[in-house]
Amino acid sequence: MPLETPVRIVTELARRGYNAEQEAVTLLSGAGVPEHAVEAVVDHAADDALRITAADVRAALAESGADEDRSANGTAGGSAAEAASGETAPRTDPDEHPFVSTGDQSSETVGAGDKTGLRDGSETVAETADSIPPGAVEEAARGSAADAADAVDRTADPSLRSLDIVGDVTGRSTGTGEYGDFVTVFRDRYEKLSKQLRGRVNHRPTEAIGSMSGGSDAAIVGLVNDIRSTKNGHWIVELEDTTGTFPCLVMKDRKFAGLVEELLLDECVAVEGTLSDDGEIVFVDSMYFPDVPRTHTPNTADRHVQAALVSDLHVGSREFEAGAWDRFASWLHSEAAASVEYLLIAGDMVEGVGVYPGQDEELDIVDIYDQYEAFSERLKDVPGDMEVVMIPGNHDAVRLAEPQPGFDETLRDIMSAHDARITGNPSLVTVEGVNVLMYHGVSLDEVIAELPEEKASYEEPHKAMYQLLKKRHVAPQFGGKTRLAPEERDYLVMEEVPDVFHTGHVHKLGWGKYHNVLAVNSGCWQAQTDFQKSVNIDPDVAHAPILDLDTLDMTVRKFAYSSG
Ligand code: D5M
Ligand code: FE
Ligand code: ZN
Repeated sequence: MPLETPVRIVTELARRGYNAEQEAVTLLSGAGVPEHAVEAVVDHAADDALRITAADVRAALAESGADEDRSANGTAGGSAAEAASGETAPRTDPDEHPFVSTGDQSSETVGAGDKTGLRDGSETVAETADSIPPGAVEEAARGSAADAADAVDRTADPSLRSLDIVGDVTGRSTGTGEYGDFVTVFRDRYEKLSKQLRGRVNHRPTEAIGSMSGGSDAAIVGLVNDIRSTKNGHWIVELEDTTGTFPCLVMKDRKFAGLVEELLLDECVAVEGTLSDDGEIVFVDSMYFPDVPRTHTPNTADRHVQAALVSDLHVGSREFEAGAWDRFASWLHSEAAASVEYLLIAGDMVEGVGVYPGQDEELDIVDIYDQYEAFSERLKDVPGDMEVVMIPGNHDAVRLAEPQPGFDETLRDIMSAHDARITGNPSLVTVEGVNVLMYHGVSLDEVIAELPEEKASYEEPHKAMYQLLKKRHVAPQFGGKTRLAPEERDYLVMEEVPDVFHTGHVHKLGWGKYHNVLAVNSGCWQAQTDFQKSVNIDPDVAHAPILDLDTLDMTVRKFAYSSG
């Protein structure tokens, strides 16, 4: 089945390092042969452009006449756009998948799982992360009126709590935007990730390998600088370390050749193999990722206490599901939620202003500060004794480049009512001993666009998260969707293995375990927007994953009224 044109266009532009305005995508889709229009607009774009605007498209189309050949063969077999969309683009048929993703059925089991939150003993059925079949998410919606009516006095004892944050860039940003700062950030990335790989291979600097005699054993630890295929279908992966670059050949018939499909530019890997006779290239025999050790034993809380993991409220959007949020907030006041003492919000609190062209039409609140005021009111509905932690997302009013610092003083003042812990994106938050890596998730779009569907898709966002865990970096490849801020250190490296990895952004619910790390993408509180409709994004709205911090079992509560 051919992919929808807008998806192909967005994928193709992302592959070439461009973000695109929604209107630009619409204009390109309407062009006679969208593939030609994409070529024209890319040729026309300024060298340093990051974002293709509608104005760029109009100018490029006017110049090239690409809009005129409407009768040309629209399927453009073998074109760059087709090649890019083929295997790696997101699946777009909404009928192919359940409304709720099922978590990773193949993941390891999630512990004995008895403390699953059945304290109200009523209509709810708790499930653990590896066993939730489609549609078995708890329906808390209809019960919520009753829940609200018998709202209880929460008897939580705040003195039992502990919350620490590490790896927060807020207030520490040093980036000046100079080229040299990018060199520094990549040097730091190499330093940190190569350390994780060093014990596994006996590597040499690329400079030294260049002077070794042909036929020697050779191992390299490097950042992926380039990936290209040879005319025979083999792969050349060029690795870069602090001394230079070196080409490494992965033969297509090797068992691990499939790993090349998982590679992203600028991630750190190690290879082992043999130097060619002329000493010019390494024939790769094995490849290693920094990865999470299979032996990772997650930390757990010393008492029964839970955290609700949410993201992407988009307050201020006409599509913000206020009713569902009310039901969630009411439920938090109920007996059933007595142990839910933490609320973690992984970005996109508000819809923002000027995030994409034509956004005004979708706004319910047009002033950004008014949006944060409204968000703050929603936060006040949450029990006052809960600990709230929040990081920004790409719709929030902080810089877009990652790491994103936490909200500034003005916004903190607006959101002060709940005394939330405000921290940067990403941040490692230790909640009663459990290390929760919170990251908004913009790089997930990149991972999903680049990798084959079985390894990363919008339907199973947790699998894209597994890839980030394997690479030990939240956003290895930048330039497309992901902006990297030049900093003295790379805050995006996962130096420590998290126990829980919490993201949002793609508006899909999905969870599962990777080497004992629980990966959770928390869905959203915004109904489908017109733009999402045009690119077939079918969001999972108003689900609240509830995490037992003592067992790392998870229960998903659903607060949207189902249509049936
Ligand atoms: O992003 C919600 C989802 O929608 C996320 O997967 C990205 C996708 N999205 C949103 N806007 C665009 C544009 N302009 N191009 C391509 N994909 C897009 P959120 O950050 O909540 O808007
Ligand atoms: Fe969002
Ligand atoms: Zn987002």
